[in-house]
Amino acid sequence: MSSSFAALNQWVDEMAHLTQPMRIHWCDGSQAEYDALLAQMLARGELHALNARTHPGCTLHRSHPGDVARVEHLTYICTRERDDAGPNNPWMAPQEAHARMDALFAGCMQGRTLYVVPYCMGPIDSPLARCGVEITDSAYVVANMRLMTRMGARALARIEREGHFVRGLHSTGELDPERRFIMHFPEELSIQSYGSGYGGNALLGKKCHALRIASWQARQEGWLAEHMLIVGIQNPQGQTHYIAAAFPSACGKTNLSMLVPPEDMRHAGWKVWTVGDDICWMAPGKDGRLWAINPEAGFFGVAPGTSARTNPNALAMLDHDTIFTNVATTADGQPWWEGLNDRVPALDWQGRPFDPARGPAAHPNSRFTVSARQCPSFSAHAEDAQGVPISAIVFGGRRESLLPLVIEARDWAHGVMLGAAMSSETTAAASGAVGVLRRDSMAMKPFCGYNFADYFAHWLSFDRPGMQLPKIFHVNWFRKGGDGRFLWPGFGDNLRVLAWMLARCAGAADAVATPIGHLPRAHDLDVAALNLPAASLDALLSIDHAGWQREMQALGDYFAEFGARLPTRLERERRRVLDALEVISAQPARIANG
Ligand code: OXD
Ligand code: MN
Repeated sequence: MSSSFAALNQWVDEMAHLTQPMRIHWCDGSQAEYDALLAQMLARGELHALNARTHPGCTLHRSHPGDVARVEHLTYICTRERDDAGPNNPWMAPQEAHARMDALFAGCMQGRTLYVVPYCMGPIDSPLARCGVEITDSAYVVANMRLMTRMGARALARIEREGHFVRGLHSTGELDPERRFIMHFPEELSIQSYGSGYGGNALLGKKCHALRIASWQARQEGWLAEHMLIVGIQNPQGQTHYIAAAFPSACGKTNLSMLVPPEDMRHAGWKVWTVGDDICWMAPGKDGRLWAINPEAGFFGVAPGTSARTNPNALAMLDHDTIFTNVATTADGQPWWEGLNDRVPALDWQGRPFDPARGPAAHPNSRFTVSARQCPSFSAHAEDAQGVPISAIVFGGRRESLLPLVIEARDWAHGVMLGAAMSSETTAAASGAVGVLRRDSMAMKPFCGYNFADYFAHWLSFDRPGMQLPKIFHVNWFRKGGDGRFLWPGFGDNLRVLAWMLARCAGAADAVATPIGHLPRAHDLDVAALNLPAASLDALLSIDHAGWQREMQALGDYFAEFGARLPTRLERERRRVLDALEVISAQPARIANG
């Protein structure tokens, strides 16, 4: 097979000439093709069968132990001008990057199959969707791409019709960390990834295309490509409003997108619908609202911590037709990870008899790949070509102290500042130390394909006549008390905060204006059923003015990194908040927001 599209055939020929594969396979995306790939990988030992009675259609992949997470220090944005990549990205000149990658790719597919994977990010008929083609020598990548994207014949037909696509070249190479690079060429709309078979480094439709390249295109074309879940909240009156929420990797986006309402709210008639758990593309509609699609067709979620308590919807979708990566297994071949208390691990993620002295049984960044259609809360509107209208945007971080449970931005510019100021304690989703505080603007630090200063300006540019912009909020579910325990129960109870936000959007809830934004008082939130100690609620909803002054000063240092390119509007906003805090601090008593 090949394509009727000459430019695509020519590119495939060139890449085959460079990489020298034994054979070329054009993926049609059919079930038969998927089944055959899985069978081959099982036969070769690249996949392991799991218990067919409890988990029909499920398989386990054990990655190379040195290839278990995204590698941000090896992930480059290769623009002609260094400043276009910004201080937020490792940068390499395109010429140098091409020379290095050509040397790595030369002959690297000898004896291997080159798969041509046409894919569409977003509903296949959506004007908001965009297509790409990934060339890869990994059958595991092909199988994952089939679950994570609309892959195969229909995507190819759209590419042939449109005449353009994002070009992605991938090889697992030798899986040698010394010979590993993930290069992005936004000016050429192309991606080259070598030396890793791990999700975010190798499934090029996801982080590489749908965030890094798409964010660049979005800026040029006037839309937004964001690291956000999309969730529909149906109120007891039967109306559904959609929220897009950005959190850093492994901070609960999947759980929030599949939230099960707490019992009292369920009885009152609240329902939650999942549109997406990781990426959101939003564009202004004719009505001035932002309309959003989930460019992905599946979930590549973190397994540890997923349980009947934290995410029963995810657990229900994972008991069939799922690819697991780096989880542990029980004696009878069921998948296992930390948090699943009803079973015990026998083999760890490397296939060794489990020994707690060696650490967790499942790798902390072990994953599941599953079609979104298997999720019990999957929204019927997730396939809508025009997308869903967004009522509220939420930014959030993992912060043990200072950040209150929720803040509502005064206006769009203040909201953009709250997003730019996002910071979080690091997780296992990327290689490197865990638990270190880092600035992660809009949760896009690892994913924005251009200079953050220009990205903030792009966000600010949506504040213009004719737009009906969503309200912006900031949340922190991870606040801890003096005893080191979480103050807020999180998970399903987060709906109480989302409900307050939507009531604010409807003008039906109160808040107090403070220097850092509008905050609810305890009685503005529907928390009676929680029986939280008053002191916990007070801590969650009060402001430490001195701490906030330090926070805003640190934000000034961060903004200074972007020099003259930083929009003055953003710095003005920071000064405004800092001045308001200084006025209050100059007053004799600390004012609690009780
Ligand atoms: C992810 C990530 O895999 O953000 O979604 O790392
Ligand atoms: Mn993510």
